[in-house]
Amino acid sequence: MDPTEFSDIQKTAKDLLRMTFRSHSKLLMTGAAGGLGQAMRPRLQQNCDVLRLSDISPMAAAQTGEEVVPADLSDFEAVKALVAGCEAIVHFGGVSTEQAWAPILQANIIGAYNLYEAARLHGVKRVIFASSNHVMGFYRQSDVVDALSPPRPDGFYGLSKAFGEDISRLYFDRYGIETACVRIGSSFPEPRDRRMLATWLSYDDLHRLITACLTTPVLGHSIIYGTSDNSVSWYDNHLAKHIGYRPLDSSDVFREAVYARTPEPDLTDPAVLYQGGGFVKIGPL
Ligand code: NAI
Ligand code: 15L
Repeated sequence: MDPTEFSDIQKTAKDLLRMTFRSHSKLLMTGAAGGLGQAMRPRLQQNCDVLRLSDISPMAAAQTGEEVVPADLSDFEAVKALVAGCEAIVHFGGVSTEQAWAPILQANIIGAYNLYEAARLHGVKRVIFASSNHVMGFYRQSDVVDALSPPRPDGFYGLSKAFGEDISRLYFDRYGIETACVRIGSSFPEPRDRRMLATWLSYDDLHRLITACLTTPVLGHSIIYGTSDNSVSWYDNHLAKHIGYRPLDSSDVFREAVYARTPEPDLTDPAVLYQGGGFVKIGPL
């Protein structure tokens, strides 16, 4: 047998060993109309009997094993009704880019409070929170950060994700609600530029990561960087070994093509120097 073929079989076998299973009866996923919500929708159906999907924007109609429940995260009564009956939450909903303070306050800060308060009232015990690399955006691309590195948000958006991480810690310490704060790098079909060679997270690895967070016996309050197995990386996940996430994809296969289509980096440009890339220059700050 050709050695490449053998290694492919080994990879598939390893993947099967970590196979997703229906660990939850009802899972809630917010942000279902967004990029990651749409990518995870078919995948997360493997993790539960019923997947409840929510967003403020229009969503595709419910299929078998799904419930579609529109809600504005900034509306407490709506969020309370949304969370009722769910065992765990995958929280993608909210503003996902640097913007003015007002929408970020409503969706990401008031929205995070509403979600955790609803989780407390309904006895939800586990949340996977889509945090962001922009919590750490003002570290340099020559720094390596881990779960204990102090946050250095690169804007209001990163700051709101730092708030989400903090409120999740409060609800863990007071009420025992476990959360994985997943500092997602760049989760798109392919890395779009040289920076994303370090931050890229494939959709399949994101699903593996969420599955690991949902199924690890004791999650606690954990911070984990969400990237694939990229050779160049600014993130050290040694404090998240208990989650058992093992990425199987890598941005390395895109490196040559990305270098060919992108210019030499200007090392005086803050977007090149800092981990947050272009986010460090956007907005009124
Ligand atoms: P997205 O912008 O495509 O999706 C976010 C969804 O949240 C949208 O469908 C939007 O309608 C919904 N939303 C916004 N405000 C809302 C509100 N007040 N109430 C209810 N729903 C509301 O973003 P994407 O890329 O799918 O990201 C999902 C999550 O992951 C976001 O929280 C984002 O911050 C986080 N993330 C994503 C990364 C990525 O590379 N895609 C990287 C780092 C973090
Ligand atoms: C994020 O937090 C954003 O949600 C996403 O759209 C990307 O911009 C990503 O970070 C990134 O840093 O590439």
